[in-house]
Amino acid sequence: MKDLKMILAELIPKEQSKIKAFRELHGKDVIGQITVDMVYGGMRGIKGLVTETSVVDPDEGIRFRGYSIPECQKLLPRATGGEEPLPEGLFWLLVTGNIPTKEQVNWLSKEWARRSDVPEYVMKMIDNIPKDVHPMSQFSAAVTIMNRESKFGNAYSKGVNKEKYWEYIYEDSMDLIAKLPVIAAKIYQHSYRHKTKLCKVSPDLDWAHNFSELLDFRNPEFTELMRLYLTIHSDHEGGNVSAHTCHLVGSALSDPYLSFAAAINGLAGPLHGLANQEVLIWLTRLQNEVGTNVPTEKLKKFIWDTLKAGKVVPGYGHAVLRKTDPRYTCQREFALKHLPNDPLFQLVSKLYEIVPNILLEQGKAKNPWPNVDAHSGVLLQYYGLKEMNFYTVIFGVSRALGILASLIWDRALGFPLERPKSMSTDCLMAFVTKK
Ligand code: CMX
Repeated sequence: MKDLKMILAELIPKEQSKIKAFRELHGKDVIGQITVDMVYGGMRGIKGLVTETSVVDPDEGIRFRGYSIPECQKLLPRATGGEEPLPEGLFWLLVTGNIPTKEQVNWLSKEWARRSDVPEYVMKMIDNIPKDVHPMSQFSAAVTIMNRESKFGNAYSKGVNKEKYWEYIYEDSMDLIAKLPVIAAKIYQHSYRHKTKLCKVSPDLDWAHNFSELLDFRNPEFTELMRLYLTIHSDHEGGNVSAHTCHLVGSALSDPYLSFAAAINGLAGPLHGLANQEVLIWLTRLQNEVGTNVPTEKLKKFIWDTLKAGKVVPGYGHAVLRKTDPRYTCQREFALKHLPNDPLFQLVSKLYEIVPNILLEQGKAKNPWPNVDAHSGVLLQYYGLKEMNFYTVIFGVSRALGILASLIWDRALGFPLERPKSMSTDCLMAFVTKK
């Protein structure tokens, strides 16, 4: 069997020629207009990035290399006896554009298990962090100092030819993905469980199964949830804060450890990945203030109070999507199958009926529908992973799959240092007036 690196080595020259020919033919074609509002408005809608791994359609949601979430659930290999896709399969798809075989996915599980040892100094550093430091800060710090291991950094300092950059980025990305569950589980233990030793990563288990065991969650249903969770949170095209950050920092030839740590810091923002923590905090406050099983009117008042206090309803809205996020829908389907009577799930379902209408009535949010973060915490709570400050770390472990797959391609395609033009308001005014 050809391994992933061999397959990449065959794919890269083809992709390079395809893009070269495309740019020769269409390099000067205009693909959009930029308005003053777009420049002030978080660059929404500006087409300014190439990301090969996935594309988000406003109405339909994410497609990973052309495959929707239901298609991935159907086509990607599963664990023996499992019903959810294996994240290894999704990574293979993101990197190569092809659905892998079971044999290829098994190879990847073993390869990640083989690379999973985390250096002692990283584990010791986590031990020395105050336990109440936010898990995302611990995660970012651990990944940052681990760049001592970077094969890319080492090769670069020895003057490696730029044609070979991608090979070292690939090695670092594979190492990093392999080690992230161990680091995440170490942080979980350090902050919440206070046990001294993590269990060993097994080459006979898949990546998500090993992660569940490391976290000390042994329920097979939880492992299935992890397989689904780590698959669907992996990638969301290139413009979201975490993906864009990794791409930007990587463009300076910072190694994958530094680029991914930067992405983690972006994911830790409440408007991005930390929203999954914020949703649970908000739901807990709701339950404490108005109780469970409350009449719709009381729920409506709680939502309006949130908005009137100048806050967002976490888990709702999106910068690109204009319909319910399919990542929300598939988590809802998982809940309907495994925990239909859970009171928190029922509350979340009730909010799904109420919040969009209120956001529409308020008339500000362009998308009143729930996103991925509105649902994930409820599932984790059900299986006993109650520490909500840890939720974004799990998101981060998954997000590594997408953004590191993209980083490999960034270097393979020789993308340059990213450096868009910025303007001051005075320059912008002068420019518009002159026009
Ligand atoms: N609750 C209340 N107001 C909201 C809202 C929500 N859920 N979503 C958007 N709005 C408001 C915005 O704050 C903005 O208000 P101002 O005009 O006062 O600044 C207005 O509606 C227009 O915003 P928008 O164009 O619809 O949304 P953006 O593209 O600017 O922002 C997002 C997108 C996700 C940051 C926003 O919808 C939001 O804050 N949602 C809640 C946080 C959240 O769930 N984030 C997770 C997103 C998924 C992820 O990355 O993990």
